[in-house]
Amino acid sequence: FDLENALRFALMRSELFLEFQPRVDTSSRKIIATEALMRWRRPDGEVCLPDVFIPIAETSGLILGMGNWVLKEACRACKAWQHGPLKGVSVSVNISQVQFVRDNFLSFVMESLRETGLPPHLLELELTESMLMEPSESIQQRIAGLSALGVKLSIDDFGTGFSSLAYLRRFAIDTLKIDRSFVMHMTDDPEDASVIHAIIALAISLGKRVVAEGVETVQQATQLAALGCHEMQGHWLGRPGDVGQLAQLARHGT
Ligand code: G
Ligand code: G
Ligand code: G
Ligand code: MN
Ligand code: NA
Repeated sequence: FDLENALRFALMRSELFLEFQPRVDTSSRKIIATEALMRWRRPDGEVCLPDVFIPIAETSGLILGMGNWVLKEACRACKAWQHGPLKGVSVSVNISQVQFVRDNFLSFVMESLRETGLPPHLLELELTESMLMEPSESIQQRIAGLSALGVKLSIDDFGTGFSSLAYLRRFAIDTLKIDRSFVMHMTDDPEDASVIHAIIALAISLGKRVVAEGVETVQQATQLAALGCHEMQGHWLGRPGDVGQLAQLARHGT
């Protein structure tokens, strides 16, 4: 409850900020996308991570205001970096279920693009598998509407939810992000390696892009490249950081 109150003030006092983690092309090793990750700098200077505050933000409804702030701020940042070494690099934003099901979600995405001037194809929304399980008519229309705007859609933590191959065909999903729990053990656990192999093959055969998350070692990167995984994200490529750190990586490589 205390944390909920503090979070309420966080919104008003501009204590939230974004970090960006690079997503690199597997063969060129160049940054082609980034993931925006929300951070909360407490008044005492300590930085609180989303695993701690997102659940509270979701149950309290504060995620709506915070999520809208993240969306617009990510669009603003991405638009601004189109003039420097990060030209062409897109931004992806994690979308909470609570946010996604709201009637005004589509119009807020449109407003964010219009106000910031970010070209729609440079914005990606990270959805979760659970949002696409037995979606209502209105959710299906929302996905179609987002896709018609030209915004990219990805499925985060892919492989951990209740995937249905039917929805992957049916919906305008551009990218699958393989959950890092599979990547973590892929070089010593043949079953996890098989899951990764299957997800990459599935994505390629459906004409979708595939990103491996949580890549921490050169061995994982080598194996992912051999499997044809399009993009990689993880500490081995770059930790979440500010735009300056991203630009540094863009200039000097990962
Ligand atoms: O100031 P700016 O245009 O970035 O704010 C956009 C909206 O997001 C405003 O309504 C602001 O109140 C809201 N907002 C929510 N949380 C934050 C935050 O942590 N920092 C900032 N700057 N704005 C926030
Ligand atoms: O960044 P790590 O940075 O600790 O993030 C932990 C979790 O919090 C991840 O599951 C990530 O998807 C989620 N997360 C990070 N930023 C946001 C955000 O802006 N909105 C939502 N809904 N989730 C976020
Ligand atoms: O659920 P989502 O995929 O949005 O989670 C992103 C989270 O993963 C963030 O907390 C981010 O800091 C974390 N992360 C990114 N790369 C790595 C990595 O290589 N290893 C680990 N353990 N976490 C990572
Ligand atoms: Mn994510
Ligand atoms: Na993930």
